[in-house]
Parts: sequence; structure tokens; C-alpha cells
Amino acid sequence: MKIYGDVVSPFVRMCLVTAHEAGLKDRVVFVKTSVKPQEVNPDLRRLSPIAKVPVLETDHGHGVHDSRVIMEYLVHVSGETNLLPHDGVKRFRILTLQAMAQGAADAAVSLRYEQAARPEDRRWPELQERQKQRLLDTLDDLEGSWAETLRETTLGAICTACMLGYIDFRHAYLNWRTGRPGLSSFEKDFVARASMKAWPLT
Ligand SMILES: N[C@@H](CCC(=O)N[C@@H](CS)C(=O)NCC(=O)O)C(=O)O
Repeated sequence: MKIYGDVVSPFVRMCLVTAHEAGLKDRVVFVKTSVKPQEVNPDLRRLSPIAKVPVLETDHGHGVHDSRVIMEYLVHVSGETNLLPHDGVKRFRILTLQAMAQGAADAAVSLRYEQAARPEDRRWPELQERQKQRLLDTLDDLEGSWAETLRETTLGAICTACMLGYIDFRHAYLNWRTGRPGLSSFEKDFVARASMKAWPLT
């Protein structure tokens, strides 16, 4: 199978790290693919009408997207159910953590597009402020309520670590570690994993 994307995208990194954690690193071919929000990439468009990264191409030539579905596909193929257990309470706690981390990553990417991709005379400061606040509110919730769930290596923890890595990369000025010792310590431990080191951001 192939994963199309660029590791700079937090969503792509989430999928590559998941493949590694699921023991599939030798079965996944990474196809570096760049995107711009204002242009369509024909290679992606062939597999997905949404044409965002990541997209996974199965060995049968089918497109699987978006990142949440790709991660679940990788768990399904590998049988590594520790990453997303079947047990109801755990499963939905992890899926909610995943959704929070991905929602924060969405806000961080949108903020980046507003700051860097949108022509300067068309920028919207209120939207930037709202995306920043959404991101900071999510980080506060992660600090206050998710320490126990973050203790295990699951799709939720992977998404959280990749989202934090993206904030360091694009929004370091936010100094997100200040006042969030629990989340900082989670991130410090998680980035030491071989799966994260295998897909560095730079
Ligand atoms: N919901 C999607 C979001 C993916 C996404 O936002 N990807 C960005 C890169 S980080 C992208 O492809 N942007 C190009 C575009 O907006 O056309 C997912 O989880 O895969």
C-alpha cells in the first residue's frame, strides 16, 4: 500500500507513525506529495475528490481517506487493536481524544494558511484569533482531563503528539508548554518513540 503526502502535514505524520506502531512500516510506501490549498494535485484527485493529503492507496488500487479512516484501516490490516481497542468505553474515549487532537490540528493548519497562504490584503484577523483560541482551549482540556488516556499508545496519543509537533513547527510563538506540565511531559516521552523519530518534521 502507498501513503501520499508530506510529513509536514500533521495528518500525514499521524498516519505514518500509526503504520510504524502497527508494525506495517515495511508494507507502506511513502509517496512524497505536495499540496497547496488553492491548487488541485492530479495524483491525489485520481484517488480522492477531496484531494487533500493524506490519501492511502490500497494494494487493490482503492483510495482510502481521510486520516482518521486511514488510521483505522492500518489497525484493521495489522490487527494491532491496542491502538484502538474494541472495548466500548476505552474505544470511544480514544476516538474522542483523536477527534480533539485532529480538530486542534485543523485549527493549526487553517491558522497557518491564514497567516502564510492567504494574500495579505485578504486576511481576516478575527478568524485567526478564533482558530488560535480553539487550539489553546483544546490544549487546556488535554492538560486538565486526558492524562490517563494519554498514558497508553493509541491512535489518540499518536494524534496528540503529532498535533503538538506541528504547533512547535509552525506556531512556536504560542509557547504551548507554559502552564501545561502534564502535556509537556507526555510530549517529551512520546517523541522519544522510534515511530516518531522515523518521521521527523524537518
Ligand atoms: N480531514 C483531513 C484534513 C487533511 C488536511 O487538511 N490536509 C491538508 C494538509 S495539512 C491539505 O491537504 N491541504 C491542501 C488543501 O487544503 O487543498 C484529514 O484528516 O486527512
